Amino acid sequence: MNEKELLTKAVENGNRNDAQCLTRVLLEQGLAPLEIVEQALMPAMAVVGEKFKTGEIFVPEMLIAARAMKEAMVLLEPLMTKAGIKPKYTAVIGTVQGDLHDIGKNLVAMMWKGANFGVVDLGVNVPPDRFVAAVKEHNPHLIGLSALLTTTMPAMRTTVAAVRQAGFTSVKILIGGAPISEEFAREIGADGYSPDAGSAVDGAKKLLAN
Ligand code: B1M
Repeated sequence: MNEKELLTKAVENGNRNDAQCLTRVLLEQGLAPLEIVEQALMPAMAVVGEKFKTGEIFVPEMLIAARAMKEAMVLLEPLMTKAGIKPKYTAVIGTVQGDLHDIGKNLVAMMWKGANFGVVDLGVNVPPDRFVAAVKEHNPHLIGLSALLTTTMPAMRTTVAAVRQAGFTSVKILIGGAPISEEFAREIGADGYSPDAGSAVDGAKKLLAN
């Protein structure tokens, strides 16, 4: 295995020390930061997402892999910013108003970062007008809404309506969370639904390709 492949494996296995060391080695070898992201880190997170989707790994393994990726990104992000390299897509994500659950939302944010999306995380209990303000500020391609309570599902509807009423008709809105379904997404005018953090990457890419 070469260093790039070793880095992919290190992230997949959640080995943060190796992830940092190998990232340094690849930079020393002259690899561009974006190449490291695209050719070593993103493939690792794609495997992690797939394994999570199929139930081969669970939340702890996914968090550990994401943490290893973060260690590598700590070295790469400043170099990419300096070189003016921006992620292809920007996403704003948050848990809707009234809802404090953030573990699933954080996993989705991590997977999107792993797919090289720029992610603005608004946190939990986010009212519709904060989503609208964030769309104005960051001009994202994608909004991610998470809800874990049946009682906060209506806040998703209000948020989608607020974004559209503010005139942002082309930004894609992807929703998810335990009580959410494809049917509910359609009903409230969201563009898509993903059942888990692994498929949220494919779901987002599918929406953004249209
Ligand atoms: Co709460 N809680 N909780 N809770 N809690 C649930 C959700 C509940 C199902 C437990 C139960 O009764 N069996 C229940 C909801 C019932 C319902 O509405 N149908 C419930 C309740 C009732 C409550 C309170 C009201 C309890 C109370 O105070 N009486 C209260 C509400 C507080 C509030 O939000 N206002 C409450 C509080 C809490 C804690 C704060 C203690 C804690 C949250 C801590 C935190 O998040 N930082 C908590 C927890 C931990 C849970 C359970 C146990 C676990 C949730 C979790 O993190 N799962 C949960 C029961 C359960 O699920 N077994 C429960 C792991 C996580 C990885 O999964 O979040 O589903 P999940 O995310 C998945 C997918 O849903 C999807 O991808 C993720 C990864 O695969 N996904 C998306 C999520 N967001 C997505 C967005 C996308 C795409 C996919 O695109 C943008």
